Amino acid sequence: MKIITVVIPCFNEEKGIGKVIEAIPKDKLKALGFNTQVLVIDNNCTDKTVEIARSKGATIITEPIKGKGKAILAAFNNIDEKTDIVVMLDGDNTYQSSEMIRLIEPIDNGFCDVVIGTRLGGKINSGSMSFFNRIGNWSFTFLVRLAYHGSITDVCTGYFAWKGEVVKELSKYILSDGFAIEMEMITKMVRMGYQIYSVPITYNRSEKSSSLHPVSDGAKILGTWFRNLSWKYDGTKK
Ligand SMILES: Nc1nc2c(ncn2[C@@H]2O[C@H](COP(=O)(O)OP(=O)(O)OP(=O)(O)O)[C@@H](O)[C@H]2O)c(=O)[nH]1
Ligand SMILES: [Mg+2]
Repeated sequence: MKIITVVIPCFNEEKGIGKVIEAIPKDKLKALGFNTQVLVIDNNCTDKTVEIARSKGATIITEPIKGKGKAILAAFNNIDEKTDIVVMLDGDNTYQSSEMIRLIEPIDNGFCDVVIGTRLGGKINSGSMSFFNRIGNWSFTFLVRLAYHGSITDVCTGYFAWKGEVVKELSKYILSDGFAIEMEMITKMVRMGYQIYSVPITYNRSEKSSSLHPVSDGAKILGTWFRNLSWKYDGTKK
């Protein structure tokens, strides 16, 4: 059997985490030849996230330093060496776990190395993305396509699938601790020469209020886009 590891970064996601784990299509994945492992990253949760995740069979990784980037790097450093495919999605039940079947298909069939779930090219349900965030996401995506020439259609998405070996290599170069992590991963993966394509996904309204600060986080995301323009992959860092 092949192995798929599902990574879910969490900061106080007691409302969503149970639903996200339960909806992982384990039976369908088994029929495709995959055993599923679930890693939940406890990024300083003070609610019942950890208890709920554990009761649903997830392995808990603890990352005490706050920030989505830190949580993702902790996950990458704890992935089973033998993992064939890594999938990541948020713990707030805004992405649909059932849709991971479509994200992994192009990787499993050798079409590409990385797939991003695109909200901008998919279904954005009512109330899930503010007008301001939509403009920001379109603008960042345009800038990445313009300067990096990647076939990317939603740079700030939280739904990814990678070949296991891509994550091993990419994790050596991750520096972002917060919400610029997606921009960092995408721009660096383009520079590393990986084949990245998108599949449409559904984006649902979050049950909790947004903790992303459009202006300050937007500035950090733009700064990461700019900084990585001169980033070169040397393939030697251990
Ligand atoms: N806010 C926040 N989220 C974190 C942190 N560490 C991990 N996460 C997780 O990262 C994922 C995305 O966080 P969200 O706050 O939903 O941010 P977002 O989806 O980019 O933006 P909005 O939902 O529009 O606010 C969630 O699963 C969080 O639980 C952290 O330190 N802060
Ligand atoms: Mg969210």
